[in-house]
Amino acid sequence: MQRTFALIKPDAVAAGHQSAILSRIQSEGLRVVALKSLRLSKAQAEGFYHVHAERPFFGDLVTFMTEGPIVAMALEGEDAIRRWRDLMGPTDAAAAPADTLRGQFGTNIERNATHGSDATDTAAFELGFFFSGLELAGL
Ligand code: 3AN
Repeated sequence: MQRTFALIKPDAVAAGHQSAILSRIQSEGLRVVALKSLRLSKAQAEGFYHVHAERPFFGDLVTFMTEGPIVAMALEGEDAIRRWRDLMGPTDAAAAPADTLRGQFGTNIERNATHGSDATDTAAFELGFFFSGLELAGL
């Protein structure tokens, strides 16, 4: 069993795609261990994306991620990190296959509907960034 961190980004929340995305998660057999809706402050978004601080798109990314509410989730399942990334599709939503979440609900490389951890160490950081130990204790 593995856990990963998943986000529904402001573009997909504003467009009302939360329930469609949750439905895909459940039909793929990933378990939602924890879930919360919130709006990030600028400092929180900068902290979450600190690994991208030197990238040219960092400012725009932070502006996008703070423009409205997001849905944060802890997902659990066998090989959950890879399975959630496969379900999301590639970063650039414009080039993502139509049967992926980014292909279906995203717009471009920035406004790409969802986020998922890319490895076990980033999953641990990102889960801990959004959820307390109590919230992750398991249902
Ligand atoms: P992924 O989310 O697929 O792991 P990362 O971690 O490389 O992709 O990028 C984090 C986020 O930064 C992306 N989800 C996207 O919103 C944004 N991003 C990545 N590359 C670019 C880019 N070249 N231009 C604009 N935004 C980008």
